[in-house]
Amino acid sequence: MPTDTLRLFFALPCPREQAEAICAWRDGLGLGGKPVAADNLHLTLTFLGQQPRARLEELQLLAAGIEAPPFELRLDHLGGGRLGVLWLEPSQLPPVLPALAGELQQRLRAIGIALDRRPFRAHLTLVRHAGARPREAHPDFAWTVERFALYASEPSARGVRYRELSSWPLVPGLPPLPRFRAEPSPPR
Ligand code: 2AM
Repeated sequence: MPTDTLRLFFALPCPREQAEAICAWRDGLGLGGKPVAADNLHLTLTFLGQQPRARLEELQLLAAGIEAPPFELRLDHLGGGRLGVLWLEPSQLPPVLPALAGELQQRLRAIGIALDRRPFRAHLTLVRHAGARPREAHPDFAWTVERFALYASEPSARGVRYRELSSWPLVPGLPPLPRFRAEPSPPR
């Protein structure tokens, strides 16, 4: 039965080909823990938490107003945090990425959505509760980011599922959102 709220976040989808390659590489590391399913791999731009379903159209309109160009995303570093979370991240942050996250966050705050105050940190979560963090890992995955999407996080029989609700293209030739600049990421 549909609920009145949805657990929402904006993210960059991980294309199927790269998702499969990333999962194959990750699974070869023997990390244990709870691996994120290939279908669920994404890079979060901003997490909204529970929002009224009735606000969906407003959120979709907000996202549709964002104009940014496509960019190359290269995930070439394995990072880790608390609770055995391991993720892929870029060693060089493409400037459009924090700009896009910043633009979304600014627009969401302007319509009264309370967001986490922590600075944006670009990461694609691979596994939770991993047993160990490998010392020698040299990931190198890259793709051209051509769209961003709104997702609902939903329970399913096989654990959480991130369902893509809508997506918006990044348009070649547009300026890279010059009002926003990359902020350094804090250590986790
Ligand atoms: P994570 O991968 O580091 O857990 C859906 O949960 C997505 O939103 C995940 O990418 C998650 O990041 C991110 N996210 C950011 N803040 C969150 C929060 N407070 N609770 C749950 N997910 C959050």
